[in-house]
Amino acid sequence: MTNHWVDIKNSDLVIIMGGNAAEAHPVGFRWAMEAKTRNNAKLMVVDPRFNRSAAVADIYMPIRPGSDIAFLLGVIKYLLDNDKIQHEYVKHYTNATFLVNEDFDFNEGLFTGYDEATRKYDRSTWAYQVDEEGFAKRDMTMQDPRCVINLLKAHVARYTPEMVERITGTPQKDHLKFCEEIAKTAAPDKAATFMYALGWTQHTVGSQNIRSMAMIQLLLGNIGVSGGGVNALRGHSNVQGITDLGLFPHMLPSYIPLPTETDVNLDGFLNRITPKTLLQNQTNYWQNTPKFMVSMLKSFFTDKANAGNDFGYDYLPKLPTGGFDKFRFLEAMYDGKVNGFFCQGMNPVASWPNSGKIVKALSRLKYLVIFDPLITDTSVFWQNFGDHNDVKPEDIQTEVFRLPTTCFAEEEGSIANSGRWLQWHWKAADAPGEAKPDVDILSEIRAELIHLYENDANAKPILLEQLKAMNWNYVNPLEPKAEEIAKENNGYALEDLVDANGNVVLKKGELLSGFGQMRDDGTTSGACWIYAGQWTQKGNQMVNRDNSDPSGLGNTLGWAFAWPMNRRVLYNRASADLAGNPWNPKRQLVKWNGKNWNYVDIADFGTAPPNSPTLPFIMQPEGTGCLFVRARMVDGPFPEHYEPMETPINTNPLHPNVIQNPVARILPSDKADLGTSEEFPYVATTYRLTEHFHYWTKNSLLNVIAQPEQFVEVGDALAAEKGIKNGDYVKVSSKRGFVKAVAVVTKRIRALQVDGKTVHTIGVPIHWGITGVDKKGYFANNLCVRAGDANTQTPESKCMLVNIEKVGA
Ligand SMILES: Nc1nc2c(c(=O)[nH]1)N[C@H]1C(S)=C(S)[C@@H](COP(=O)(O)OP(=O)(O)OC[C@H]3O[C@@H](n4cnc5c(=O)[nH]c(N)nc54)[C@H](O)[C@@H]3O)O[C@H]1N2
Ligand SMILES: Nc1nc2c(c(=O)[nH]1)N[C@H]1C(S)=C(S)[C@@H](COP(=O)(O)OP(=O)(O)OC[C@H]3O[C@@H](n4cnc5c(=O)[nH]c(N)nc54)[C@H](O)[C@@H]3O)O[C@H]1N2
Ligand SMILES: [Mo]
Repeated sequence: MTNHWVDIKNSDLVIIMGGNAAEAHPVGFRWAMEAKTRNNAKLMVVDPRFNRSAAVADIYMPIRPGSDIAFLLGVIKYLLDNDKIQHEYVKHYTNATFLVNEDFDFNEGLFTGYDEATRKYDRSTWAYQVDEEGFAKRDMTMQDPRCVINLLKAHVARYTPEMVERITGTPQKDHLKFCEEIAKTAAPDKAATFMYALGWTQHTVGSQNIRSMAMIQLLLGNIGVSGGGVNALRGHSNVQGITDLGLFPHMLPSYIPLPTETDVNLDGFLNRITPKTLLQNQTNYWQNTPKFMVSMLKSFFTDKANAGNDFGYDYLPKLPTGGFDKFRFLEAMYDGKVNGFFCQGMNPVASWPNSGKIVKALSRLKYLVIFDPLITDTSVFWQNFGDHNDVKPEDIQTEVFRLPTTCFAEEEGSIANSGRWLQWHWKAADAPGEAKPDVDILSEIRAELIHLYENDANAKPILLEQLKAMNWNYVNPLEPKAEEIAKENNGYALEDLVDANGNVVLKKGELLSGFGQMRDDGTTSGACWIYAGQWTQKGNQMVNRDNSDPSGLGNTLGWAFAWPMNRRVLYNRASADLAGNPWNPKRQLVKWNGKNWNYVDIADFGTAPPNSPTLPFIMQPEGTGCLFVRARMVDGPFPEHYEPMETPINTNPLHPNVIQNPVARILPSDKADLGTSEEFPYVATTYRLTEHFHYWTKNSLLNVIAQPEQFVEVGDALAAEKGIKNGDYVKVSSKRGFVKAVAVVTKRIRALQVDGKTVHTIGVPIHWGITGVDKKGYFANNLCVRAGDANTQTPESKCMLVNIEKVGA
């Protein structure tokens, strides 16, 4: 989130779209209700289903799964046509005035540079016009036709109210209502917030769904202000921590990419990833990347990292050319090219798309190691559960090891929430039986690998060298403590740190007080620069529990530690005009008092006096928010509506020759598993229920009592057509597999008119499988498409084509 949970109460308009906060985030959802009761905010919900959030909303409207970009670009067209934008903000704080490269174009569904053979764009024209010094050209009058704002106007002109309805199925009068409500927040002292999660991310256009919303927020001046922002509601309680710490195949901690095979040395790598400043006098904070990277390497490899060996850069794994992701890893497994799989804290048979294919892939492994406190569906994938999984155990040779782990309440540590708050928690109970913390198990595996390599004359020496180079300087190397790791992430001074006047600011061995102290000469360490400040010489900042709130805005600076540097609202300099006067004095985050800045939040780095040329978006090399993102997204500098991989209408009303996202992640073998609308005429979408947490709570009797049996939701029109009554047993099938469940016939899912066709949507909750104390169920992912977002590879779990029939119980 750019903002944080409590700040939602400051909103004038709360929009839940691409998520269902009342159901999936019931505790945080209270802040939406606070906005309603304290602030008189309206709550609007846009969802294919009238869900539990809709039940308490002021305004609800339906939408066809996978069509949100058309909806949102229609909103942008309305805002531009009706002059409902925050002019000052758009002119100075966004890149509306920047001039785009003359060669950039968009035609018939494709941006400039598409190569059909590789299914990739050459993005070199997705750039600004630059002057002799390499800085972007601007036209502050916005008359030049190559201004971002003018290209945007032309781009969204096609999203007329008629076209939006034709694609989304949302009635025009509803869409207009949405536009009118959100347009009110163009007033400088009004803010809207969007609460979103998987309803937006789990699409082949997922990242561009979120871009579209961020662009609306920029046009309305709603970013950097209290009650506004771009607010992802994160999932698993520490998934924010997972992304912060880079637990992706292509990332290092703190959003630094993993080098690829072609990045042959540290200098070349840093040169490639460190952004050049695009407008004079901008902070461009990522220009400090070398300091963060070298401190990270020092943290990883300590004494083995020095200027002479690129700080141990060669020890880092390198991403193969073309990248690596979950799809390709699974494909390699499916092709029999993988021996073993360590599966830690996940249940892929249940949670990855096309469960049938996952089971086949796991069957081709030599061994599978599961780290989990529970017996998971994945750990019993080889057992036969009748038509629930349809496997022959005698054909499967995979050896399965189960290593029982503790869970959060059995250990201490920090959890990062959606609002970037790192909150320390304490151990509540000892783990049962032989369960151990994950880090202890990993430490034992490391020690054993060193032992094996030392005794294996045939092992490549680099493997042993790499393992030994890793910093494992813990009091007990087999049981690293959360405190030790948190301090490592924060970083240390490795020498006395001296400021420009020769004064020692930090002594050798002391903890850094922030990432501003990081150096690129090997004199500092710190594995995750954004976490610097979490554990300083003053102690553990994550244990802070002072909830005083002098401003009343909920920015309790004494409660926990929010990265970066305890800042609660990112880009907060944008909450005031160029002269430093807050757009909304009642919700003031920063203000120039004539001599210096007053803050009720931690300052962004824009501490320059008012009217200086340094703009508020300090992480962007242009200093502004971006309506046009240059080459930073792989599928376009502007969003565009593309159909889901499986489309119920077989065309794209905007450009029939380019139907789906032309660079969506899909492997050739998975194309054969796509169904057609003739065979599978209905849309299905998958989602959560409050009463269950994924696939764990089917082990807990109370949850199972609350939601005792797998069901699917069927709109009453479709049910009538198919002769399905409430409580009947039905089979929902896709090209990939099926689910059998009780039908809940409901008015809450409406049939929609899309491109002249009636489109029915079937709702499939995700929580059932083959283990647990409940009545056995079927994996929702039997149905799902193995295709993913072009930028993030997140699977398109939110729309697929299915059929439905009544069956005996
Ligand atoms: N009780 C409980 N809470 C949970 C979880 C749980 O399992 N149980 N899981 C946690 C996790 S890991 C996550 S990631 C979050 C997920 O949080 P959410 O994303 O809020 O949850 P979902 O139920 O997956 O989907 C949300 C909504 O998206 C809608 N939707 C589907 N397709 C579209 C579309 O194309 N457009 C729009 N606008 N909406 C669409 C669905 O109808 C559904 O109402 O929840 C977290 N919270
Ligand atoms: N069709 C469809 N598929 C989906 C989704 C959807 O909406 N629709 N949502 C997707 C999303 S957002 C998510 S997050 C995934 C969730 O997918 P998974 O993460 O695969 O599912 P979980 O059941 O949450 O599995 C987490 C496991 O971690 C274990 N665990 C808990 N604590 C610890 C610990 O401290 N250490 C270890 N080692 N294990 C622990 C739990 O017992 C559990 O078995 O599903 C994804 N799949
Ligand atoms: Mo999630």
